[in-house]
Order: sequence, then structure tokens, then C-alpha cells
Amino acid sequence: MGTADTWGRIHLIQGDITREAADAIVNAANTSLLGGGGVDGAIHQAAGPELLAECRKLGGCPTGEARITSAYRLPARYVIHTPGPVYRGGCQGEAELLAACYASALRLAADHDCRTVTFPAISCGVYGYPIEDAARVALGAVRDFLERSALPERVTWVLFSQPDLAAYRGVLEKLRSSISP
Ligand code: AR6
Repeated sequence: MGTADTWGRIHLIQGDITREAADAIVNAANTSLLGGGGVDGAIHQAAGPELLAECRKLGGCPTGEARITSAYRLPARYVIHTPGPVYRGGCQGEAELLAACYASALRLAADHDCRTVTFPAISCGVYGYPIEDAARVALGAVRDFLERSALPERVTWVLFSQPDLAAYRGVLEKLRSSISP
């Protein structure tokens, strides 16, 4: 389900999320919010040490929730940090937690008047979530949020690899073809 208008607000590109301008960049963090590897490391590296200093004051964040900070040297106003679930076979509430990450991040973005938001493929690296399953959950959660909210106007996934982009595209096409009239 989903209207054509909603799908028109969702975009997929390949690239490095730290180089794409947006009002808010979402970080696939861990619950400490103190940085790490993968996209988290790249975001902290590009933002500069002030980002870690601000994160230290937040006292962590539970899986599925989100926290917002300034973006410092990144081409964005905000970084929204959300710890995704570690994938443990799919029967440990992973899908609900992953959907909650996207909804929590978008709620913060909308509350801060963000018109554009970029996401990485949360949980699809170190945390081991299979990319197609994650894409189904992620795209569904974002579609559901956008159907109910005028902000953000545009959501873009910046997928790091060509196979990840292809997987997201495949899932998006399937979801779109069940579009409501
Ligand atoms: N731009 C866009 N996507 C990227 C970039 C980038 N610069 N770098 C990596 N990715 P991961 P997770 C992709 O492991 O699975 C960290 O240590 C990557 O190819 O960054 O949620 C945190 O501190 C993958 O598709 O995040 C946590 O401890 C996706 O980003 C833990 O990893 C997510 O991979 C979180 O694990």
C-alpha cells in the first residue's frame, strides 16, 4: 500500500552519506552513542570531535529510539542517532525495533522542521540484518510515517554499495506495485 505521492518522496542513491547534503543525516549508532566503526565512524570522522563531545552529554540511547545533535562539519543541520537491533535470526523483535528506529528518527526530524533526511541501511553492516528483509521493514516504516506527516518532504537512502542499492530498489518496486489507487 501507499499512495504515488508518498513513494515520490522516497529516493534511493548509492554513495557516502557524509557527502550528501540534507537537513538531517541519520546515524546507525550503538546504544552508547560514543561512536564506532562503519557509517558511525565515518559520520564522526567527517563531523569532527565536537560531535562526540555533544554525544557524551546524552547518556546513551536505547535500541529503536533516537537522539538529535548538531552536525558540525557535515553538510547538514542535524545528526539523528539511532541504534538499530543486532540481527539474531529474526525472531527476537528485530523487525519491530528496526521499524521503530526509522519512525523515531523521522519524528525527531519532523519536530525539528527538517525537509530532507538521509538514511544509511541501519543494522545492515556489523549488526548483520539481511539487506532485503531490512529494506522491506525500512521502506514500509518510512512509507507509513510519510503518509501521516507532511515533513520530511524527502527521504533519501544513501546506500554504500551497488548490491545494497539493487536490493533496496527491488523491494521498493515490489512495494510500489501494490500501490493503492
Ligand atoms: N555512507 C553510507 N553508508 C555506509 C557508510 C557511509 N559512509 N559506511 C558504511 N555504510 P554499519 P550497523 C553502510 O556497520 O549494522 C558501528 O560500529 C554499510 O555498508 O555502519 O547498524 C556502530 O557504532 C551498511 O550497509 O551499522 C554500531 O556499533 C550500513 O551502512 C554498529 O556499527 C550499516 O552498517 C552498528 O551496526
